[in-house]
Amino acid sequence: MNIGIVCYPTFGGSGVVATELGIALSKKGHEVHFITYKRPARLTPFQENVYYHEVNAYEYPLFEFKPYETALASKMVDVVLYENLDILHVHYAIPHAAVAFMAQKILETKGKFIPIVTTLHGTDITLVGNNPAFSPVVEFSINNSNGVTAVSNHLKEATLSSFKINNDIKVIYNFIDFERFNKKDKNHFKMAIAPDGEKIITHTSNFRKVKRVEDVILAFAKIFKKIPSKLLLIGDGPERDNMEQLCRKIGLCDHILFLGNQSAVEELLALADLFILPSENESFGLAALEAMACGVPVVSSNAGGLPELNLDGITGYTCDIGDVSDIAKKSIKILENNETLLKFKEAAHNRAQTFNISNILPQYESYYEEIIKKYTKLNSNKDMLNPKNI
Ligand code: GMT
Repeated sequence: MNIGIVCYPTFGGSGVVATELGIALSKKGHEVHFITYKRPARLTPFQENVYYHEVNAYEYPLFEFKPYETALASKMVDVVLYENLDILHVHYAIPHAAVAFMAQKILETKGKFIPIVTTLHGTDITLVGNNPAFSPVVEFSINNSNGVTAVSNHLKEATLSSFKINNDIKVIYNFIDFERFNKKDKNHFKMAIAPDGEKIITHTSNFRKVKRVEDVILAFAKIFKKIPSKLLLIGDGPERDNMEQLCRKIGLCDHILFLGNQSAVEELLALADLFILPSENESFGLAALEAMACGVPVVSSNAGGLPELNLDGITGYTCDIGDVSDIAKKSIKILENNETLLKFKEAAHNRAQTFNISNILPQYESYYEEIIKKYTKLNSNKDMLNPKNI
């Protein structure tokens, strides 16, 4: 298949999933065209079957805001036509699904029908999408996509309860590439960070309020009293300064390392004994899955789709949002005994296998084939192109 992928090219989960999906599809022989405003963070320059088309939003003195949507729609039209794409897969509803609808309509006037699959990632529904500033467009775009997927059951249900949806939503979970995320032997590195055999606790996020990084630090302060340990904070974002202040206030700067954005996050996860993700909202929790694939148990909140991934008492524990004492108590329970820790590590690694890319990729491939078949057949009869008429 010739597949177009549109996403946010940043370190955010949706961009990571879209990029990894495109790379995996290309390795199976599909031709993949990324259409983004910047090279996606995890897309290295040369890969067989992978093409990158940059969207340039034009600057003009009259424009207070760059017309990104218009530039993106035009680029979609161009790439679909000239690269002869079979399907366009857009990640994140705002604005990608709406822009794809516009591109689809323009392409129809040029005699080309392109089916559109939209993947909902979470924040496009739970945090931003149902804001009145966006909701009519989000609802319309979901209803008028030819295929819609969500990354967890929880996100599917949240979408159905937040909007009037008359389209099917298929759950296709996020995935992990075990070739990249596995337990590497990085003992020399571990010795440098934890020379006295301290336990290593990690957290990865974009440091937005919704991630509740302060809960990680406050829980660590309690864990540290019982278990010699170090905390590695990976990522960067709006709350980073406040978090650094908090570490200074509680006097734990020597034991908490802020590592910023890291491209080889798997090498750090390979050192870890525990991963903490106390988010207020999390449709899936890709960062937790990456940790689990490296054999790291997870103490997370029970928000959103996290319990679908992190099995309470088996791969780690789930706690109520904001319950710092419980996060600390359960972390200590995992860390205080090496035998228990090993059991949790194995269970986390085994659970991650459910989301092995080799299980999830065929689900996307067969979904694309189903949508292409369904809509290409209908393409000759324009009145039937609306999903509601099927
Ligand atoms: O979590 C973020 O801040 C980034 C966000 C995004 O939209 O890129 O991540 C969302 O999509 C990820 C990939 O599907 C999911 O693993 C995250 O759980 C989800 N984040 C939220 O729901 C808050």
